[in-house]
Amino acid sequence: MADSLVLVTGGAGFIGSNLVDALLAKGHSVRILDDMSTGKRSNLPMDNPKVELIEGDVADAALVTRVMAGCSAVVHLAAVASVQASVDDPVRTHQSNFVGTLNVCEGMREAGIKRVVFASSAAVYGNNGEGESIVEDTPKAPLTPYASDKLSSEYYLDFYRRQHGFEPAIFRLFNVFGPRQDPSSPYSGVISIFSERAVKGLPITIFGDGEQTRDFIYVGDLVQILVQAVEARQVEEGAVNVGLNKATTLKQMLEALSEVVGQLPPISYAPARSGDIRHSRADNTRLLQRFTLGETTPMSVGLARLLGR
Ligand code: NAD
Ligand code: UD2
Repeated sequence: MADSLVLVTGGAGFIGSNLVDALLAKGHSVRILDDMSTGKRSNLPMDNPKVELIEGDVADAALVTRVMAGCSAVVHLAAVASVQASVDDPVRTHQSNFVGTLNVCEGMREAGIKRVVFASSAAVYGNNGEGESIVEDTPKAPLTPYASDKLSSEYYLDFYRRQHGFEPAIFRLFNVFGPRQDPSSPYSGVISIFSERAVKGLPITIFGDGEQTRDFIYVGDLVQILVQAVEARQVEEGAVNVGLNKATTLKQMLEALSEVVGQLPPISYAPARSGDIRHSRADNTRLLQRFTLGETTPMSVGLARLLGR
């Protein structure tokens, strides 16, 4: 399996570029298809001859088919990752978040590629399972175009599994954090926003009382799982939650951040965001059954790496 060529769509982004590093470290070559809408060339080791970057859109079916040539597996991460963007412009984001997946499936079918790793989201559960550890069988309740596109993508990948023998490894990611996560939008991951503001001494706003919880996983731990899925002998059916089954309040996260940066800037409180989920935690039994999670990165260590300390 080592030294195979892996196509990573969205490989210039936050999770994608961390995955590229991990695949290269395992001896693979990587072809990246990315439209650079949020991805950055500077995230990638472009001087490595095993890295090839093709700038283009996953909504371009002919291009997607062309870039499959010679690949043994696909990791499909390209998407407009902002939920709010999907609410503001469902037609545009549907092209990336759903049509892109369908193009990947068709391109793989033509090229005879079976293995595909897909980044779905905890958003497919909507508010269901809130306050409990969410198991994969929890009824789905997509509340936004983003979540609907992710769930539809899952269903299509399962269709190609049954009809065309695909081996899809589908991961429902909870809250991922770490280096290269873009803090520039108000809807960026809370850790990327708070970290950047803490370093710059800019005030931090907590929406709600700060007692809401999230199941944060460090990107380095996530990509180890993604690499295993690329290399696995076989893939079992059914999507897999990716989280640590650990609830951290925003206040606890800020405490950890203050230990890394020293003094925090002023913190203010604003009303909770409408529709905000109060508690989100992954039941990760299936993840632990199918993959090796190993020792996970403590939040303080992940924060220190994010801040380059
Ligand atoms: P990101 O924005 O850093 O990465 C997405 C990448 O896809 C970017 O490089 C972007 O330029 C590229 N892209 C977007 N639209 C494209 C298109 N039409 N054609 C080609 N490339 C395109 O975000 P991320 O956090 O690294 O997200 C990666 C994947 O993981 C996404 O599918 C996202 O929905 C999913 N996900 C992320 C999280 C999280 O906590 N970060 C949680 C759940 C799911
Ligand atoms: C995450 C995903 C989203 C979707 C959802 C599914 C990210 C960026 N978003 O949304 O894509 O999958 O999970 O449930 O990964 N907050 C503040 N201050 C800020 C920014 C955020 O208090 O400046 C709060 C926010 O109101 C929320 C918490 O921090 O209570 C986490 O916010 P988030 O945007 O990082 O992630 P989340 O869980 O809302």
